[in-house]
Amino acid sequence: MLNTAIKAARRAATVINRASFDIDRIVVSEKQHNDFVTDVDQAAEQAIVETLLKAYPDHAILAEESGASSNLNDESENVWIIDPIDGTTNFLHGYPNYCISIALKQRGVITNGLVYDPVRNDLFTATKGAGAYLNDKRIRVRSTERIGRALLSAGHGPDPRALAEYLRMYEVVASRSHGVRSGGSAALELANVAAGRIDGYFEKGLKVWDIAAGALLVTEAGGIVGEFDGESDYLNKGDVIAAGPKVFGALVPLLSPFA
Ligand code: LIP
Repeated sequence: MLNTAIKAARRAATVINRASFDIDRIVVSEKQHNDFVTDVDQAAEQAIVETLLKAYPDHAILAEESGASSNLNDESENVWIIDPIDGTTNFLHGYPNYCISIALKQRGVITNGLVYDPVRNDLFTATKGAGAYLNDKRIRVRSTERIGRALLSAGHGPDPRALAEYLRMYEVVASRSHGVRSGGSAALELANVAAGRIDGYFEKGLKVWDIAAGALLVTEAGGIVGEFDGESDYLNKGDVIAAGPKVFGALVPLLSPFA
């Protein structure tokens, strides 16, 4: 099933890469303030869904742009959770930091996930219980002991009211670490945590398609994913801290006041 998802992601990447050479032709609409969808998101999603349903016609789909034949609490045998472009705002500005995210939920458990960065040709994959990989090489989270030595990343959604809170969280964490970056693609930042490129990541108000594959990458790479109060219902809640064990332990008390 992961191989079919990889095939689907590569098809979507062809659509995205072709469009990225001529960003002025991208057709953009605004779902809400600063929350965009493009014709490329839609075409990439169509390529993914077609590939998956051709192989598995009875599987359910939960996808960002086309709605769904499923929902998060669907306990069906197989539900694919898809974000065709995570980081759409980056994409439509030509800022090369976005990815495709595909996860498979089986009877309520995320069992497979991939995050594919079509710009760098980085394919991150994970299967529950079998580890996380970047281009077929095993990856692990960083074993940083102290937050004072950690480089972190964070994000904020399109809601302007969330920005003030983000800035307060930013100050609390940035003043105690090597710094906080903001890449604009939650799935890619989770993959970066899994690959040890950053020590941790936090963001509130995400959707399940932003998180599902990346969270499996982090846990399979030896990290922890939880809500801001440390609880683990992050797929429903949408608030996520992801990091290696020690940094996760340091972030929870700093961020729990914002839970
Ligand atoms: C985006 C995320 C981004 C987050 C936005 C949004 P999209 O996903 O990945 O990091 O801050 O709220 O959800 O809309 O580009 O797929």
